[in-house]
Amino acid sequence: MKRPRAVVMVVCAIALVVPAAAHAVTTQTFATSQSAFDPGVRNQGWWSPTFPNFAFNDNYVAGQPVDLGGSLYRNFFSFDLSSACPASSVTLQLTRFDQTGPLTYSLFDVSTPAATLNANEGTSQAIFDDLGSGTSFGSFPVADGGADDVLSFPLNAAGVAAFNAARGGFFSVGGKTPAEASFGNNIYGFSGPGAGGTQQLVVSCLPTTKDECKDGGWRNFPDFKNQGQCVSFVATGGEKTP
Ligand SMILES: [Ca+2]
Ligand SMILES: [Ca+2]
Repeated sequence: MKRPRAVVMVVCAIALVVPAAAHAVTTQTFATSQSAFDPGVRNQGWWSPTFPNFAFNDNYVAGQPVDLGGSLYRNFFSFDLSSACPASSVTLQLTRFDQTGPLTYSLFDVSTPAATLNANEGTSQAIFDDLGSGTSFGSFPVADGGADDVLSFPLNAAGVAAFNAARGGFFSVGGKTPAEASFGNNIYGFSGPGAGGTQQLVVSCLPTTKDECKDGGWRNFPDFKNQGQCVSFVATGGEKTP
């Protein structure tokens, strides 16, 4: 059936009047530069059980680099989730910087409070252990590539659950290379204060209100095929997984 031209024009006018903000934001990005514990220093770095660090260093080496004395290093990244949406997916993105060869990079939960973690002065066997043990957030093969590459590590279901549990506070991720005992396996960041690189979480949001599902809003959430799925997800408090 052909719609009268007037109706089409009214529909178009409404589409123009309704602001984009009427539909929920469906992705969020959190950077280590936000809510810095040390002013001007990103909430990222490394801990070693034997090689002392200093709190204003935001280099995030992981592994056992030859040029840092052969000590073991595990890295961390902390994010302020005070305004975080409930997430359906969470991806950690990191600039590669220097890398010695193909390796596997593994992410873990972090029990150490974010403030303690980011006061990365000296050495700590306990924090080093924490960064590479506990609940796995995924293991990723990392091929060789350019120093400016931004690598993406999508967290597994346990990682997404940990993100959601941490909403309202800080969320930290620990990283290690399982082959760290073999000399020269590392992911290496050189970023001094403000020196650049990407260290962020990219999050796909889930709706928290039925209104976010209505008027086509469900289309903003890739997890849903229709408005009904979206509404029932909200109605069950997120228990009905899309
Ligand atoms: Ca620090
Ligand atoms: Ca841990």
